[in-house]
Amino acid sequence: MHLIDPGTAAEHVRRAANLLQSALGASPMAAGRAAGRVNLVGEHTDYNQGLCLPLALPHATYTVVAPRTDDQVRAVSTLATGTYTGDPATATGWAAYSAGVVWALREEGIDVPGIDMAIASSVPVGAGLSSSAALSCSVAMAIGALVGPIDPEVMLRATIRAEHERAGAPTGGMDQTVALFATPGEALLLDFADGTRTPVTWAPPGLALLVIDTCAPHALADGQYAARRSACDEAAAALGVPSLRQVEEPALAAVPDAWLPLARHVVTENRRVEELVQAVAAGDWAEVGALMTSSHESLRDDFAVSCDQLDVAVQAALDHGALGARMTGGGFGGSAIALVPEDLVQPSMAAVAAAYASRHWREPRFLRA
Ligand code: GAF
Repeated sequence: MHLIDPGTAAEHVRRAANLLQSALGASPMAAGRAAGRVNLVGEHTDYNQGLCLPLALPHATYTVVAPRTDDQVRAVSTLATGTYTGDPATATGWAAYSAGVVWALREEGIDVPGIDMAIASSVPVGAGLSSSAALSCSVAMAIGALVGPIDPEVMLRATIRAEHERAGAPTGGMDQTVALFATPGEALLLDFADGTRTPVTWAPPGLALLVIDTCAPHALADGQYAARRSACDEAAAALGVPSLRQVEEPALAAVPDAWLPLARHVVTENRRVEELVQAVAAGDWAEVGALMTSSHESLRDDFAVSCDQLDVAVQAALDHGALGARMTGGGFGGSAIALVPEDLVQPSMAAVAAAYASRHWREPRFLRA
């Protein structure tokens, strides 16, 4: 049972540079890097003006770029077959997150020439670990390195626009924010009501944060995510508040039944973020684990974004010594995280793999945050 290796920056940049040369005949002039992420707690809260606490993975996406003499984009990736060639304003699919960023930066007023780009990555794709934001943010970083400094806030707006307007996924901004602003060894406490970003030291002693990629199919643009988002907006409107962030826990009693589970998740999840940050500061890792697990239960029972593969991974980890475990990211498949004593990492991985094998599910994959 092995852990997916993040590799080194030099190795990934070299792979991307070789691909740029061999597939497009171009020489790299600049490079950008952006990390994938796990979210420790605070799920489906970003688009409700709420709180979340993501952490950058050591696994990252690397993009190398060369300018063109026209305004077109060509993009190749070690993870995709074929070459995207064309007008960045019409890019869809994975090209929305690569070529689409050129379009979005131009929309934000940045003078970006035509670009040839090549991408290499160690972020597992489709695993709910923000491979899309790692891609779009690495493209923005590479273009920033090519054309001169671009304000990171502009990069943030542009990468979110590429996802909303080119890929059609109405996500909340957590993933791009952590990809652009996180630093190693620190989680970022994000408050989407006032826009603050507060580093939180994350160094649990003797504990590993094990990431379990369920390998269950997962997609953000398939309608389920958008449905949750608009239901939250409807719930807020019914309560006469701008967003569910403004709802205090006692006021949940007044929420109509149709929206109560969704609203209860968001309101209690914001509280769990605050409590988890306090538990980290106090070094109370048992409490950190308990809050992670109750976040999972809320996402499973109230917000209804978990799935059997996530629930089984969480339970198997808890049964084999994890202090806490939860799904991470948007859900409907993707990955779970478990806070595990170092000496129980391998037994936990074996337990999850055995639970999957006994159900004839695809073999899960593992990495460390
Ligand atoms: C996905 C989205 F991209 C984020 O914005 C966030 O809403 C997350 O799901 C759920 O917390 O990763």
